[in-house]
Amino acid sequence: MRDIGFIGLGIMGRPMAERLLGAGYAVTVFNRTPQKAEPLLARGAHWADSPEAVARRSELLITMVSDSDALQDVARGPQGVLRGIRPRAIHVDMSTVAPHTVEDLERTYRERGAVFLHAPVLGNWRHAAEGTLLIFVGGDRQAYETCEPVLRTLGQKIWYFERITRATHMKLIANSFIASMILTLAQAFVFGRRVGITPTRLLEILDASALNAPMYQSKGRTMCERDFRPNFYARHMLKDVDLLLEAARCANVPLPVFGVIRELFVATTARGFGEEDYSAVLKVMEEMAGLAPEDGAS
Ligand code: NA7
Repeated sequence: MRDIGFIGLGIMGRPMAERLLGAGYAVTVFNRTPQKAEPLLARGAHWADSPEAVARRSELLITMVSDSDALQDVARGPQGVLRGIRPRAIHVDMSTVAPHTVEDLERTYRERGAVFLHAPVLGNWRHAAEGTLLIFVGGDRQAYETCEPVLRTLGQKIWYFERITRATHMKLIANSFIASMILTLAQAFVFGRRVGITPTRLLEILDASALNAPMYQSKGRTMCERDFRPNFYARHMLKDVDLLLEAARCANVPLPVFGVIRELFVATTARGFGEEDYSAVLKVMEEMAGLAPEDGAS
């Protein structure tokens, strides 16, 4: 399987597609905004005019798009993948989307004699570029085994789940840590600064303790530098908290803390920080505490 279709060249998709090209695969790409494909075309990727056209050329195609609506558009739209999918072809979606969306697509593809797998990832664009993403794969085992070498180019660690939605749920649970950890850190920064403990000192002490996590150090550093350039958009964090709450509602599981977390990410996007990194939630916490960004920041 050397011919791969790749749809969705955003923050994550572009380095993933680049990695596949670097590993010697022939990659056909499509992106809604065609300009984003230019660096890949310069490196030898082929362009296709629609998801349908990508599907016509590929036995395996990968999507990395924003959300469930984007995936539905790409799969079921008037020039969507399902219009051009080959018999026995495999579509692996790696975006973070709703469990019911992947279940519906799995069924539809099966009816069409093709296969849909869900393989959401944990990690940022640097991990994507290095091929060190963590991947949760759910769906048909045989199809997974067929595309496993391709997935290993993107991530060394893969966890396979027979049932497609287990991978989807696993990703939502992983992101629940991201959302709650960033808020724990933001609250600690704000409270610490108000009482005269600098974020730098706080990170140093965390680092020496059993409370530390690599994420606290990496995000803590960029928050200290007031660098909110997006690794992961705040609007996507809100989307994922909404997906988590909806999935928990369907499973009849209370997630009371996430009611509050959701409101804080709603406030983050409402303040206009949706296109910034999700760590911009710090600015909302500072505002709530009446703290100017520069007060005792170092
Ligand atoms: P980005 O950088 O926002 O990229 C999203 C991609 O999805 C980008 O290529 C978009 O095309 C594409 N997109 C969005 N809506 C559509 C529709 N309706 N049709 C076709 N293509 C669409 O996100 P990330 O790369 O950070 O994240 C991707 C996923 O991983 C997401 O689920 C995260 O939660 C995790 P555009 O370039 O805007 O034309």
